[in-house]
Amino acid sequence: MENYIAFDTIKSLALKAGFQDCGAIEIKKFDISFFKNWIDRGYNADMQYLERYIDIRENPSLLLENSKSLISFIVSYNIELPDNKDDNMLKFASYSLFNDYHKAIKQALYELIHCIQDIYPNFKAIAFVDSAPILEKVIAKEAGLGWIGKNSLLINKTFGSKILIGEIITNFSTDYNKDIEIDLCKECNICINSCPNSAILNNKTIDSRLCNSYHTIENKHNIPPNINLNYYIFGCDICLKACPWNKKEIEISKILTLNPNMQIFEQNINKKITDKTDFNKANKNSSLSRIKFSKLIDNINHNGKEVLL
Ligand code: B12
Ligand code: SF4
Ligand code: SF4
Repeated sequence: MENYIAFDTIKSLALKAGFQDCGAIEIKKFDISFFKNWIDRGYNADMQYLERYIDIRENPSLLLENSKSLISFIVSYNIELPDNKDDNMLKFASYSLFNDYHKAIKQALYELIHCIQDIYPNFKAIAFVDSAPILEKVIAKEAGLGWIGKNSLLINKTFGSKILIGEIITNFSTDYNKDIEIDLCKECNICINSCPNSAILNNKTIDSRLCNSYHTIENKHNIPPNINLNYYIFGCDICLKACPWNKKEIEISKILTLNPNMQIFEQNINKKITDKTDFNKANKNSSLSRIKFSKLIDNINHNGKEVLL
């Protein structure tokens, strides 16, 4: 068949490359009424970039000519470092302790695309990780990779919700997923009750204006005094840590590697001996490069902690 690749071929190459799982759906238009409603209610806070490219979010086929399939991939990062356990310590979301996932996963996806092209020279594809205006969690859900939990994150039965999502759009057709995972949150409300700012709403979404992850990374203005960062100074893991689906020890994808500079930086901040050189070293290869040093200081101050910088 012309421009067809068996899904088993993609999956075996993906697992070899370090992805935990993948699934495919046929390219299509998405119902984005929920998304528009979310924006209309102001839940995107000051993230105006989310208001743009609505046409692509609805119709991802605009991203690649003759596109046929969307293939979603997950990468697991469920770690609990000992230093992250003390409740009064300044904390970073655990994904930031690795090399920058945006770069690492995108690179792994392009290596995978090249492997496929060695077999199928006509295979064309582009890769995204948190970088395109598409509904990554909804795509992953439809590709059979999990369900959307009450805290709005994709939960995989085996790997939990400490997973990151990447995808490729390709001009090849493949075998599409037919089994959508059932919602296994059921009566549980642990994440809703764990959030220090009641940011988790009761329709599987969140109000970013109340979310620590937004305030410590994306918010370019002062953090409102009522926001309880709970010692987080970059991102927030509270509702992920609380989730029963993240309690078991699981393998971390080989696509991610712990960034030693980031770990030293976290320890030094808590020993009150850090400086800007530490920050520059740490943020070179981690997601921390998304914020300025001055923003980090504001986040520390908001926690009422004194750190000598
Ligand atoms: C904007 C954004 C944020 C914002 C807003 C969060 C949010 N929940 O939307 C902020 C800065 C707060 C944030 C925080 C975090 N983020 Co973020 N973020 C995104 C981003 C760029 C867009 C998400 C989005 O579209 N939101 C808009 C609202 C409308 O959608 P939603 O609530 O996410 O999704 C619902 C609707 O879309 C609805 N829906 C959509 N279409 C339809 C159609 C129908 C018919 C229906 C009924 C519903 C429906 O279903 C969804 C579930 O309810 C995605 C990447 C991407 N392009 O998708 C990453 C992403 C969601 N983030 C991610 C991560 C890791 C995080 C953090 C864990 C980081 C951290 N430790 O600090 C936190 C978690 C906070 C939380 N509880 O959500 C991962 C999540 C992986 C996973 N397991 O799901 C993503 C997918 C990035 C990635 N490539 O891996 N994030
Ligand atoms: S990431 Fe933190 S602040 Fe945001 S919804 Fe989860 S617990 Fe609440
Ligand atoms: S804590 Fe409970 S309700 Fe929240 S996402 Fe996890 S299983 Fe679902």
